[in-house]
Amino acid sequence: MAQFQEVSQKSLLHPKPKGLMLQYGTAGFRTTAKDLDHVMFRMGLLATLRSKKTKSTIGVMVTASHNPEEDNGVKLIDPMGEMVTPAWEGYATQLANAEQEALCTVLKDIIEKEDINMSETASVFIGRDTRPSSENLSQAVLDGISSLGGNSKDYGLVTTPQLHYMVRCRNTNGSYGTDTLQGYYQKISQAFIKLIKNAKNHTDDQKRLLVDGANGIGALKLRELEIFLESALQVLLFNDGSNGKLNYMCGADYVKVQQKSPKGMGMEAGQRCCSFDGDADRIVYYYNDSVGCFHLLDGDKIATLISTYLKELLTQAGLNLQIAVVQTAYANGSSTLYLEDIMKVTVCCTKTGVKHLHHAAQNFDIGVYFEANGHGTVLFSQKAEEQIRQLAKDTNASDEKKHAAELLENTINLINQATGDAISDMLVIEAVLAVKGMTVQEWDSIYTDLPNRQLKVKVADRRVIDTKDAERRTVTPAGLQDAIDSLVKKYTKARAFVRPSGTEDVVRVYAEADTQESADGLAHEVSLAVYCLAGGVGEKP
Ligand code: G16
Repeated sequence: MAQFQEVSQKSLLHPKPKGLMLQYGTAGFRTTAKDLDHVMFRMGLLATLRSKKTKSTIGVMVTASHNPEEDNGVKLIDPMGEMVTPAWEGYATQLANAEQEALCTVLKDIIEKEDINMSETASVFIGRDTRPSSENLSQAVLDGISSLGGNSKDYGLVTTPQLHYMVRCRNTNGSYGTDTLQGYYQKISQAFIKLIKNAKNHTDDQKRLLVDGANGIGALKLRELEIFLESALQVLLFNDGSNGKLNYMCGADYVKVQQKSPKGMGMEAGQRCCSFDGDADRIVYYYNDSVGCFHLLDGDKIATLISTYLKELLTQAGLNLQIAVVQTAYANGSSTLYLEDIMKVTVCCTKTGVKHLHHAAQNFDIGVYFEANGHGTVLFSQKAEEQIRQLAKDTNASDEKKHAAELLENTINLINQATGDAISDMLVIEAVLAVKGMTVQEWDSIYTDLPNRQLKVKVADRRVIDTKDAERRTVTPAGLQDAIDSLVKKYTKARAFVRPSGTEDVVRVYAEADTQESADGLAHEVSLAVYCLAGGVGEKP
């Protein structure tokens, strides 16, 4: 077939380093940028096939999100703006690892298995982050698309959630929004401005928010959004990429893992601050108190704030809709207790990776999902959206009910339901705090986090660690879970787990306990156990 000849020829321009094996991980492929050119070309091919198969537009985002600047990666986006379906992750891995001679055979196998009609047209949206390597790599994706005759639209520099949003808009024929950056900014800023009008005593002081842009794409896009916000929010932007390095000592991942403020942030006591990650799909909040003590408000606190607000509005609106919160093993024990025992909402736990949380959240009328690292959003079922929008325009409803429904409706419009979105989440949080007349300190005091610690351990092959029970327990290597169990028993209110990262070549260790000293001690001891039982390399923890 002529089509495959072109693929074969073009593929020679994007050669695969012999023997290099990669896996589609937690959020796509991630590794050092110099090893990714062939992967990008092939993901262009795969996205074209996926588009033909689904008869929809598919997205390809070139980014390595929280990873260091030298890395890069690629995420595939399915028609509703969600992460690509797991079956196709397998195809992605097969394609990425095929040697040049086998590439067309792997392609043909996928076409046959999925019964793809190659005469269908294909449409792929692509976007990239600000990494120096991203431009060339996105060119390789475009080459892949064109060599299979697909059509592409290159959005250039966008945040990951912006590209997810565009894909969803395109495949819902505009009913979700317009697939342009202007459309995105207009939709969320209008919803935000409407919500903020309900704020109690909203002074300039309360409108002020310090934002750490992680020296990445989020900073650029926040600048663009500001024009649409009509001073409803006063953003002081730090780490905007003008001189610092992407994610280096800044950004949501740094702040969450190190539990300290980012470099270059001019914080005064009590000031409300937040950090985006490198592709602006995660956000965490924080402040320093009057004695200089750092307070983190992570994804768990965000989920609690948003679900409390939604629950209150549902009650005021008299709507009987089930709300649930989806978390992962990293969720702080205090947050789960608070949500289940005090708030009485359903809580479920899934494996790490927004694709798992997103899927679980779809089972409820309203599914609030957040990873502790700040990656999350809210999903409203069709039934929930219909009931809310219906009530908001019901002239017979009481003022109180109608008002609550209007607030809910604008909140729906503000949320990016395609995926976790730092910019949209930031506006939701700012709106909720303003509408409830709540300070960041009051939000923080809803519950007290158990002290916790996250560490990384280098091992020869992280695949030796297999887990079960939503990654809360290990199955292999033999003896590791027993070792963790006996270490946990030594501490009070303690919990610990380990899992192989899907974005970095490390094993992650999480521990929590009644004091910081205990959490640190437990995390260290568990790291040692991983090092000894799972083939640790390099310096002992
Ligand atoms: C990605 C995923 C997240 C996940 C994170 C860390 O985030 O989208 O769901 O929590 O990686 O994953 P792991 O612990 O497996 O390395 P991002 O923001 O880097 O795309």
